[in-house]
Amino acid sequence: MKKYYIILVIILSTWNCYSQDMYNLWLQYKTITSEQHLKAYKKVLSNVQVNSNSETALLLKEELVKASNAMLSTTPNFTSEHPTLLISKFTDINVNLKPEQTDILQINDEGYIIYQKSDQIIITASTDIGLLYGTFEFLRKIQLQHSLQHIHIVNSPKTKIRVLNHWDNLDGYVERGYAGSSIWDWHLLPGLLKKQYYDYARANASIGINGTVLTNVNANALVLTKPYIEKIKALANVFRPYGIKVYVTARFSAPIESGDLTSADPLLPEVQQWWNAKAKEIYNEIPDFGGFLVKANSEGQPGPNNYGRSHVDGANMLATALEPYGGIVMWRAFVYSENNNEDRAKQAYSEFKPFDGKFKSNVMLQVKNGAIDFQPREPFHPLFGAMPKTPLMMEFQITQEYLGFSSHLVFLPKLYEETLQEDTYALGKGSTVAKVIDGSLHNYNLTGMAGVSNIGSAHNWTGHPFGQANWYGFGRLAWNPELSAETIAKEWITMTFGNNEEIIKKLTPMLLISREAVVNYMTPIGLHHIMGAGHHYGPGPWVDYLPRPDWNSIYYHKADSEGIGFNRTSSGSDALSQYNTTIQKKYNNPKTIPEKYLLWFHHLPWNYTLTNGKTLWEHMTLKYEEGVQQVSQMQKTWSTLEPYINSDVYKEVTMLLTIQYNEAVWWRDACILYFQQFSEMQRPSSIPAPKYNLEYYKSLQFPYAPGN
Ligand code: GCW
Repeated sequence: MKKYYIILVIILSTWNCYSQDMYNLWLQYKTITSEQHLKAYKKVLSNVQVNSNSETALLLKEELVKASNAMLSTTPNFTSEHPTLLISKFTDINVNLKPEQTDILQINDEGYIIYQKSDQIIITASTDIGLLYGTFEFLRKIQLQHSLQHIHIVNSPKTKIRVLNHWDNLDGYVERGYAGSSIWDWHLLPGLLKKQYYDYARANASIGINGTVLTNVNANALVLTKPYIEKIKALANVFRPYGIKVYVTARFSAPIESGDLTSADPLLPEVQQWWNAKAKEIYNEIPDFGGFLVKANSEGQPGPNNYGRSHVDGANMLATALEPYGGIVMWRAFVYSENNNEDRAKQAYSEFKPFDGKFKSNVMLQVKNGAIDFQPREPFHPLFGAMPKTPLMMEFQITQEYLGFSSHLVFLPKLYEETLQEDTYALGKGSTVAKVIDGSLHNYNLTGMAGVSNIGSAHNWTGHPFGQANWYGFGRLAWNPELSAETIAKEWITMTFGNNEEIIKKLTPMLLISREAVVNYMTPIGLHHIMGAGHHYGPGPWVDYLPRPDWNSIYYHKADSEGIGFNRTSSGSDALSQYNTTIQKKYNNPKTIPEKYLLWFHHLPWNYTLTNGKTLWEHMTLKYEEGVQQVSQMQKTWSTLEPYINSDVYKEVTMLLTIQYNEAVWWRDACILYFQQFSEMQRPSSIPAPKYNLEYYKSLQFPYAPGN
C-alpha cells in the first residue's frame, strides 16, 4: 500500500510541476504531496459551515471548493451539522466557541482570527471581507503545507489604503507598461465584463490589496464624464465583493476640459462647486468610490500653481468635494520644476515640508520611495519622517521602468524591504520608514501604500513570469510592511511552483540576489538615472541633449576628468541637509557613508581609495562585472531546475535570462567605455574586453521600445 502511495506521490509531484498555467498566478493550488498533511487538511475541509450569504461569502465558498478540489481532490460539504471548519463573524458565533476578547480587540475591520476550538477550526472577523482575507490566509497555510494543529493567527493589515496604480490610458496604452496593453477594455465597458476583471480582483484580494486606481496619473479628463462614470461603476460592481474600491486620477484642469468653466483655479467658488457636483455625480453611481489620485504641476500636468495657488489649495479643494462621501485625495509629491535650479532630489521636500499639517484630514501625500525616480537603488525619500502631521503614503513602482522592463528577473520586495527598513531617526533610533507608513510613528489617521502596476493583457499578467512575484510581494508588504523579502520569496515560490524543496532551496537565493545584480550591472555604488533617454531602456550615461538638465544622465553622474558622483553634501547641493542629523553625520563622510550610496552623495576622484583598498575606478568597474556574474549565476541555478519546472515556463525564463545576461554585458561595456573617457584608467584585466566601441553603443536606437 505504502509503495503505491509513494509512486502516486511521485506522479503527482511531477504532474504538479508540469501543470502550470501562469495565468493562475500564486493561486496554483498544487496537489498536496505529504500524506500526513493531506489527511489533516481533508479532515478540516470535510464539513464547512459558512455563516453568511453575502456575495463575499459566496466567493469564499467558491474559493474553498476550487482549492480543495485542486489541492486535496475533495469537495467540501457545506453544512451546519458538526462543521470541521466554521467561517463566521464573531457576532454569529456560539458563546463557547467565540475567540478570546483580547484577540478580538487586536484586529480591525479587515483583520481576522484563525484558531482551533476542540476539533474545529474557526475563521472569524468582524466583516465579510475579513472572512475572505482569513480564508485566503488559511488556504495559503495549506499551500505552504503548514500544520493546522493548534493554529492561532490574529492578523490585521497595518495600512488602510493598499492600492495598485495603473498608468493605463483610456486608449489602452500603458505608460511604462511592459506586459501588453491595458486590461481595461474601456471601449466595451460597461457591457463586457471580462473574466480577467474577476480574476484580477480575486488575485488582489488574496494578498489584501483593497483598491485600484484605474487610470494614468498623466490624466485624461474624459474619465470624469458620464459615459466613463458608467464604465467605472461596472468595474466597481465587479470588485466590490472582493473588498476592492475604485479610484481614478483627476486631471486638475477637468473643469475647463469639460467645457463648463474657463478656469480651474482652486480658490474660485465655481471651481469648487464644479468638483462638488462631480463628486456627487460619481457617488450617486458608486457609493463606495475611493477618491482621486492627482499628479499636479509635475512633468507638464496642470495644477494649482498655474493659478499662483499652492498644492495645499489644490488638494484641499478636491478633498472638500469628496469629504461628504468619505472619499480621499492621494496627492503626489513627485514634483520638480523646469524653472528651478535646485537639485531635483531636493525639490519635493522643499515644496511640501512647509505644508505639513495644512492638508485636510482626507488628504494623503503619496511619496515615491526615493527622491529621484524609481531607480534600481535610491536612499529613502527625505520626506519620510519629515511630515509628522501629514499622512504619507508610500509609492513603489512594480513595473520595471528603470530595471530592465519585463525581460529582467528582479525580485523587487528586496528593494521595498530595504527602503521600509531604513531608519529616518525622526523620533530617535528605530523610526523606520515602515513605521512612518503604517502610521505608528506619527499616529496618522490614514495610512497606505501604492504600487505602480506591472499588469497588462499578457496571458501571464506581468510579461515576465517572475514579475508576478513583485505584484505578490507588493501586496504582502502593503498589508504588513515588516514582512521580510525572504519570507515573501519563499511563499511566492511555493505557491507558484509547488512545495518542492529543491525549487525553494535554489530559487530563494536567486530571487534575493537578483535585485543587487541589477544595481551592480546598471548603477553601482550610488549611480543613478543613466538609462537611455525617454524610454529608459538600456545604458545611456552619455545622454546630454534633452531640453531639461535634470532629464539628462550627465546631470546625475557628473563624470569629469576629476572624478564621478553628485556632491549632495554641504559643499554641493546640500540635499543631505534634508535628512536627520544622525544620517547627515554618517553620510557626509565618504569613509562612513554606506558604500551603496557613495556616488549619490559624493563626487570623488577616480583614484580615491575605498576602505577595501581599491580605487574608486577599479571598484566601480568590478561592480559592473559582479552584476554580470550574478546574472550568469542565476542562469546556472535556473538550468538545474529544468526537471522540476513546467517546460514552457522553463524555456521562457531561460530565454529571458539570456536576454538579461546580454543586456547586463551591454550595460557593463557601454558604461565602462563611457566613463573611461574621463578616468583614462585601465579596465581591470579580469573584465572581458568589450565587443564594440563606445560609438557603437551610443548609436543604438530603440524607437519602438515599449511603455514610452
Ligand atoms: O518615472 C517617471 C516616468 C513617467 C511617469 C512619472 C510619474 C506617469 O518616466 O512616465 O509618468 O515618472 O511618476 O509621474
